[in-house]
Amino acid sequence: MEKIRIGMVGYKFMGKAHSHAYRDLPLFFPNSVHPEMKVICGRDLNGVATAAKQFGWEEYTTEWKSLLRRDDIDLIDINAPSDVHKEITIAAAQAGKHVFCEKPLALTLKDSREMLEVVEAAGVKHMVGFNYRFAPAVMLAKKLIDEGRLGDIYHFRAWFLQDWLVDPNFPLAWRLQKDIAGSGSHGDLGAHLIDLSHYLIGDITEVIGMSETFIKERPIPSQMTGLSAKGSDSNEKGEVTVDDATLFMARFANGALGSFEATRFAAGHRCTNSFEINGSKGSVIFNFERMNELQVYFVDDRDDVQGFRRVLATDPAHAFAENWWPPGHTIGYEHTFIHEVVELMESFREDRQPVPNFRDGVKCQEVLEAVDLSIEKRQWIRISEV
Ligand code: SOE
Repeated sequence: MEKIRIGMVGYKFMGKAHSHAYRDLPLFFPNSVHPEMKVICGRDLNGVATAAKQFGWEEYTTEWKSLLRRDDIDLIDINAPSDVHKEITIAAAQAGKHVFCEKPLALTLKDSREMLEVVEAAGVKHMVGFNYRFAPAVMLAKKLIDEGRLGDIYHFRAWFLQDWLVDPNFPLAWRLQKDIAGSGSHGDLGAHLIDLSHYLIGDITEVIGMSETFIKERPIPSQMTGLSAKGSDSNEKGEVTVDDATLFMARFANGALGSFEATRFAAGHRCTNSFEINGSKGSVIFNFERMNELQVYFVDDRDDVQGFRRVLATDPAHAFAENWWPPGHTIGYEHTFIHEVVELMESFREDRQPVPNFRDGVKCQEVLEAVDLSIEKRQWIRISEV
């Protein structure tokens, strides 16, 4: 069977999620094309050596460019911080490597468009890491919409709530620095919501937004700090250059109205990634913290049993579910990445682009940037303007 040999750049949170997906895929999807975990790359020698051993990679390196010179690597997986996505993508595609890149694709729309141009010109496969599309309950929502079971769609309302920044002493991590992260909650959390809306509802035509940075300065950490950082004792402070929360309203091409809220200041909400869709024939509600479930309401249910029903998306009738456990045996966050990688691997067998790919990444970035522009100008912005 064909195998796709992977070189991966980044070994922290997403590096672990992707490694786990590559490792587990052959066990649960034996008939899929399999990934081969060749080389993992990171800046810190000890860190990447430890990760290689723990995650199961054959080799490790601190030189990402060395991956591009090897003819035993087919695909470069980029899950390092956003500021390096563009350089690595372009070099990888020009070296003839396929590219799988974490979201958001780039720091700016201009960069993401350039990345798309290069991967298309190089004729390589390209995928962007919008993993929440791959929760079976989200895929069920998509199926119901595509089958017309919800009728004409009137509302898409989505909210991605986290609370890891409520502590004012949480350090100035890389995710709070515009030059590394591009934006804050908007590009980190809002990007997922925008992608889900594109997947479920369709194109957005115009937006108007608002955002806030509630805590403007934070302690400077002594080393690169991620999500799991604790309060810092450092007296030296630096400026937070990204949004803590961004909200916006949108119109969709099909006439639906959208509202989006992304924040890292919703005390008590660790990872509430949620949406509700209302149509002429019914509604669905999804909450990632109960990711196996979809709440479903149909207008034409008998009067005496009207109400939301809870569908557990773990039956063979549900996407990917047959490869896991017997019905009712639930799956988790890490499985969304396994499904994502199955899609990536199958795109090789079927000789097509995986979905979501860089086109979806650029579409998401267009909305992100249109919202930023609307905030700057305090007015509605059409997506066609950016
Ligand atoms: C942190 O806010 C984060 O890990 C995001 O970076 C992910 O994309 C999201 O899935 C969960 O939250």
